[in-house]
Amino acid sequence: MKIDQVELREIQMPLISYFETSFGRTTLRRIILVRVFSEGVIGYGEATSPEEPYYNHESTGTAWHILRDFIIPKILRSKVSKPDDIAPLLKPIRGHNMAKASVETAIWDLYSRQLQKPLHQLIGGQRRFIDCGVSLGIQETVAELLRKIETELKAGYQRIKVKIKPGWDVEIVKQIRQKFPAIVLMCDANSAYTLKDLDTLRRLDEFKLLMVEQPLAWNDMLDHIKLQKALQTPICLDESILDAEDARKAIEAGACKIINIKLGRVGGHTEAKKVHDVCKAHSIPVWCGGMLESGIGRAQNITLSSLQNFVLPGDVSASRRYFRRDLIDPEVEVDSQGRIRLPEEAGIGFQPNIRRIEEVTVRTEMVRPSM
Ligand code: OSB
Ligand code: MG
Repeated sequence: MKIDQVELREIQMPLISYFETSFGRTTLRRIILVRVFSEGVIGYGEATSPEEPYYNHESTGTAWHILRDFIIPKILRSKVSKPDDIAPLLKPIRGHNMAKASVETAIWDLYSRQLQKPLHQLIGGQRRFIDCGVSLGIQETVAELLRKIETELKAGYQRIKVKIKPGWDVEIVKQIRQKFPAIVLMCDANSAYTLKDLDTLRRLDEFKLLMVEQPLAWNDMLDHIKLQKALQTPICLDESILDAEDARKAIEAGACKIINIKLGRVGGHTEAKKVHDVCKAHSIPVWCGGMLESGIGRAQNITLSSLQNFVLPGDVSASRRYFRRDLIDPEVEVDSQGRIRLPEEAGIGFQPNIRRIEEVTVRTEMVRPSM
């Protein structure tokens, strides 16, 4: 593959409604889109880093810096013969997985467009449909949350995830269960607790949750092991799992029973597939997490979710839940059974709408090979 140049673009899009987690509220997405140019073909990727460094250490600004000054120059200086070369090439750059994944996933899109094949086929995806759930943020009132759950269930979504934090947890889950005794329900704490909260976390066992996601700190494997021993509810790790080795260790140590895979968090498709395979070998189910992506990242997530061991509904939902107008044609839609059909077109299978992308762009920079 001869990579000619790589374009960075920051786009800004307001969310239809704010999204609040234990670490804060998002109202406006500031997203970096990456376009990789090679002999007349363009591949698309998205940096899933949030605006501020509260989910992990990355932000829109750090991703731009690391991409422009380190990741892209390194790729332009190297001989890349296939997309699987990118992850090892970028390994010496420590961390910054979301920045890395943006260009790695774009190169996968590019490669599959050049071969005129759907990307899900190249990564070994076998599913024709993926199962979808929704993630609902912390609301002003429980009544508002119950209304939103009702709307999403009516739309067909297969499982409901609610964000929790100290003070918005057991009581909220209890009220959800009272109103919806049989739904597939889970919660996500985004690291808001410590083992001091064991009594609170234990009380969640009563509500037959599918799982509790990332209750403790991202780097706290030991206490997740202790917590999983004390809970019936399966723990799912999100923030803690940055690569396949993290997954293996967490599984072997008993720190979790389920893993959420995010392309950005693990650095792209090559590593995501490895995490998937390690989980599969240990009979640990996985599902695809989301980071409030635009259509480009959403299409990449759909592609990843086609792998066999994505047996639980993911946080991959319709474009219209997030943005008034998305950046791709067609927009992502979910059927009445809460499923998305895998596209059969080449690459990520959705066409980026460049006119629409231009409308929301606030800065652009082309990175070219240095002479
Ligand atoms: O922890 O899964 C998370 C959004 C931003 C940051 C972290 C998370 C989330 C979500 C939303 O839960 C998933 C989505 O619908 O994109
Ligand atoms: Mg999470």
